[in-house]
Amino acid sequence: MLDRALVLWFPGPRTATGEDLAELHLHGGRAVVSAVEAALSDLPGMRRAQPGEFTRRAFANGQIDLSEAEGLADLLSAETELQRRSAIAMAGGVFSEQVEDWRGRVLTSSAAVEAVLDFGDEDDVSDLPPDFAQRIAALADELSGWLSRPRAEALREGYRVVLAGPPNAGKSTLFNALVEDEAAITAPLAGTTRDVLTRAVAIEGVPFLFADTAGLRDETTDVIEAIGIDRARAALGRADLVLWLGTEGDGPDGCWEIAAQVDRSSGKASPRHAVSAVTGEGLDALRRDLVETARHAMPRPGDAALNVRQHGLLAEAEASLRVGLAERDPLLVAECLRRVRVSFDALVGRATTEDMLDTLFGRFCIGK
Ligand SMILES: Nc1nc2c(ncn2[C@@H]2O[C@H](COP(=O)(O)OP(=O)(O)OP(=O)(O)O)[C@@H](O)[C@H]2O)c(=O)[nH]1
Ligand SMILES: [Mg+2]
Repeated sequence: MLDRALVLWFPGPRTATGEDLAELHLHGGRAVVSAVEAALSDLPGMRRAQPGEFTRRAFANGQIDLSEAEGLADLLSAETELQRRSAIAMAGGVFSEQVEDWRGRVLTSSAAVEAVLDFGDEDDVSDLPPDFAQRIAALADELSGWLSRPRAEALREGYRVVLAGPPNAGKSTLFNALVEDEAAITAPLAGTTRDVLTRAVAIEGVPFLFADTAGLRDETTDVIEAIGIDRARAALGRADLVLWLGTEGDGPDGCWEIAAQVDRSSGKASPRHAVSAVTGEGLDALRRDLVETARHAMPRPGDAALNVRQHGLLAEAEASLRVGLAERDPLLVAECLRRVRVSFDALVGRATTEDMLDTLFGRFCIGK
């Protein structure tokens, strides 16, 4: 006797992976689990699943496509509400359905071009349909729309907010207030912060990555501080938004002027926010503004967002469509459309021309 357990048997193919599945629901003590694992490992052919193996099998068995599998992976790692909702949309097949729709439309267009190629010498099919170019253009514009949407990486990595300014401006103190943790050392000494310190936090469900940096100054004899300043500048280059605590107008383009330590200094003439990390003044307004701004840079709640791979493939598809639009030769147009389909197939992880042929012959009246 190892344990009294519940055993569930799921016969395929209507299971998550499409295969037969058994689940053992054990009392979760470590000794119980290892005793059962030891007993199982004696069975011939039994081994532990590799990371992601069930999802992979589900894909291999056609239960889900590649985009859905990617969505599932995002769902598993989702930490904020926004991430969860976007991942659910992806895993639920919103994007896959969209690709399926595009693909169907390209197939129809391909079929029209193939007909011109095959029967171009016959009078009634010598030309492409009159709205052919218009349809391709509409599709290309739709893809452009998707390509200009905020990307999934913004959701996964968080909106990068870098705090920067001269030494002693109060960056680390404000950073600690924003991440609600005494993460950074603060001190009245100039040059306290050396390294770039990052913290991921969610504010109202929106993921942020805050970075505290070394105070920027030109003259320092401290080698380590100089390295820190280099790192601070590099961090500025990667920022989605810079909170500038230095002299008004000295910050990088697009930064927000922040008047820090308003409880004790007169501050800037027209800052976007005047805050005191010590008294808490202005912090709520700053947070609200950050959330509002970050939301616009992120996929909208429930929208499927493209990752790098999907974005790259969709960009290829769009480029091929635009090349096809500029082409006159039906042979080259057909080739462009074929390349669009290759990109779509790669998007959902399918690569076959079999169904292209099905559509081609299914939709056309060949027997004339
Ligand atoms: N009264 C008051 N003091 C503050 C405030 N913010 C920071 N300080 C103090 O100012 C000093 C410098 O603050 P830090 O946050 O370490 O400044 P920093 O910009 O990180 O400085 P470096 O790391 O050296 O570049 C510390 O003694 C803080 O306690 C504030 O809002 N009000
Ligand atoms: Mg500091």
